[in-house]
Amino acid sequence: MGNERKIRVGMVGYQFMGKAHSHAYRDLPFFFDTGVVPVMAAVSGRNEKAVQAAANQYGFESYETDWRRLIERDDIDVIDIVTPNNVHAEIALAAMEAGKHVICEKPLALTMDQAREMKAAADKAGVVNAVCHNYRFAPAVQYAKQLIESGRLGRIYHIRAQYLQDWIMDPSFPLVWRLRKEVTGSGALGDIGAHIIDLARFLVGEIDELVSEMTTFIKERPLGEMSGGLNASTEGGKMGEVDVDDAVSFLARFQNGAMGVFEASRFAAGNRNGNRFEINGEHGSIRWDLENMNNLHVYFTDDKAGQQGFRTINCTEAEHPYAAAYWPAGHIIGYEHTFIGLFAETFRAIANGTQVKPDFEDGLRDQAVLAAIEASSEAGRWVKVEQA
Ligand code: 4PW
Repeated sequence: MGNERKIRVGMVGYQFMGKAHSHAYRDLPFFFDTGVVPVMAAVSGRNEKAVQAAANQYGFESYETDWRRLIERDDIDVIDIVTPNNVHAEIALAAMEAGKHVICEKPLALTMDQAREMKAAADKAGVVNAVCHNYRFAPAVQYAKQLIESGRLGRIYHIRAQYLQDWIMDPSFPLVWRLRKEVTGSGALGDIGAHIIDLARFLVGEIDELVSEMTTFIKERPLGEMSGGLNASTEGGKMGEVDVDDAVSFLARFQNGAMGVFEASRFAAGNRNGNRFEINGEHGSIRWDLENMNNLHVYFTDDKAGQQGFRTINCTEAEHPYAAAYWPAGHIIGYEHTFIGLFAETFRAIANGTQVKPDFEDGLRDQAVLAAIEASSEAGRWVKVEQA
């Protein structure tokens, strides 16, 4: 570090994801030499007291009360969008129009139309455009990708993936923005299902068609808002209708012939953040679970007879992607490091004039799967996924 070019970040929003992203900006230069150094230039939010407090706590140089100011400022190179989903498109489009690089939380947009427009604008602007499917950057997930790409599992037959949470099970948990269609687009589907769709695309390939079922268990909740992390506060007991899914499941056929079974729910009692998959191939299987994210469980059919069975690889060795950048073998990393890995690739792309993955194309393809799931659930039949 020393003379690297400084890349100045303006972040829109500052709650749960704002904290995760800010932490990653601070830690990134400790672990990765990307050729540039992120500077936390400004954060924006409508509530001046709250955004000022966030700027102080996270370490931003300044704050704004209107995101448009971040885009006007010529001392800002990257716009990072950690807002509710309904404003992703407007902010990203304005930022790219102004020639800024963009980092956007998932799901990319509310609708396919918005996602298409964002992808087209990204192509036109030629800026780095990242979508925050951070779980790809767990070293164990990256190692799973290497095993699959190297042919160690052979042909892939199955993926079964689940993203299970339980934070809205209490019927008195309020109708926060993550439960209001006009703000969030969909419920468990877009919030957590989007992540396992991305992992499946990353590891197995594109989904050709699917059939789904979506359910809302609790139809009415008291009004309220998020108050940090996944906590919330109510606003005086008035009730409102829940118009998004609480849970979704779907079966998928991949273009390469693999079969998928997926489930995303916020009503899976005891599962705080259970993001997991199992993949079965011709020569073996792998299993991963975020709540034990450094471990990859592997089974190989060519292990000696009598010694076969799943074994655990602790993906903290130099051979495991990203792991060596952090700590010596066996010194595990956590949830927050998945954002550091994503940002390492994003800033490397900015330094080298290349593109990061996952980008807005991945965001659009993910959105196409979300749209097909909604269409299938409504029609009660198999639906083709639009290929971007
Ligand atoms: O990654 C997950 C998100 O997509 C997080 O664990 C929480 O659930 C916050 O939003 C969703």
